[in-house]
Amino acid sequence: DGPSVSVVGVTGAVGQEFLSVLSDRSFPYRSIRMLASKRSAGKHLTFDGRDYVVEELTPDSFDGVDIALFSAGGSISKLFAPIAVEKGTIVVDNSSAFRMDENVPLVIPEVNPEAMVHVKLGCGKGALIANPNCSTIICLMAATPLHRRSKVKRMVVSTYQAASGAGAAAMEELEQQTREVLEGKEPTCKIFKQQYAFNLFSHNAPVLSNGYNEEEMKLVKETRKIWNDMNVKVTATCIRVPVMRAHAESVNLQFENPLDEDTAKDILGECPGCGVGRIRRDVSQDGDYGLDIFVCGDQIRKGAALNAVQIAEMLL
Ligand code: 11C
Repeated sequence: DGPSVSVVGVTGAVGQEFLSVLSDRSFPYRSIRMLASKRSAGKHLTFDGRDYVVEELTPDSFDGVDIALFSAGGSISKLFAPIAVEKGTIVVDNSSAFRMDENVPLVIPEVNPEAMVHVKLGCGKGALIANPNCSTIICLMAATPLHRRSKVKRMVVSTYQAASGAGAAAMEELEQQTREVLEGKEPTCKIFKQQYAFNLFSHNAPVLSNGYNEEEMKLVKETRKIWNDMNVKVTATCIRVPVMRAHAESVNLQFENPLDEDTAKDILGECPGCGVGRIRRDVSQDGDYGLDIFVCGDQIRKGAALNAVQIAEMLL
């Protein structure tokens, strides 16, 4: 028993992780449809011990579907999520397409579950819920409990982002390039415009008119929306590093009220989903008004699939 579920983009890195998280968490479902582009339609995959055939995503894919987990890129979400909502489906969308839409809740279950209280399963009314960007999720999982205690005035984030954030093909590219470089060959660049193996570069998202890349501005804007605080000052520098699937972030926090390292460690030690790593008092600030924390999280899991499945669980 349970809702009927669709996974959109099921053959991608996040799509595959949706299945593994649904299975690990014994998510209840009455039926599940595996949806992807025409190119992947017809492929077979096994889920929970059963064989499924991947179906092509079409406007009819959502008939009778209660919950759809989308991770097929922004343009697919823009096209198909409104169709699904129209048909009464609750869409949890992993893309950036609707995140900043003021009618769409942007949710990290441990941080702002209240943002989606009005979304109800089983009333025949569709809705959209957006999954934040992975860098935002990973940062706010650690920064929010400290923000609740002492109110963050300003946050400076520097990211070290894995290949997985750019999808399965980028992970393959990193592996292939690493092999090529070690063999003294020219690395093959398809997803990224420059050598990725043994290299670091500014995040590949487009650079905006203010000089920030889009990934950096997502951290700024999504934090404000999730914390419901338009005054919090956030700046970010996002860098791609040659690791497979966990993002790391250096986060400098400036607080309105004092917070010492030991109290911060105790607070984070008690937070579900957080393990405490490096925490230092920021010696550039007077008193206990600043902390440096180093955060690391599995980009595909908590940064994408797990967060979306937790949102779906809250609907049950
Ligand atoms: C990355 N976070 O690590 C990105 C990509 O808004 O969902 C995902 C972009 C997004 O490259």
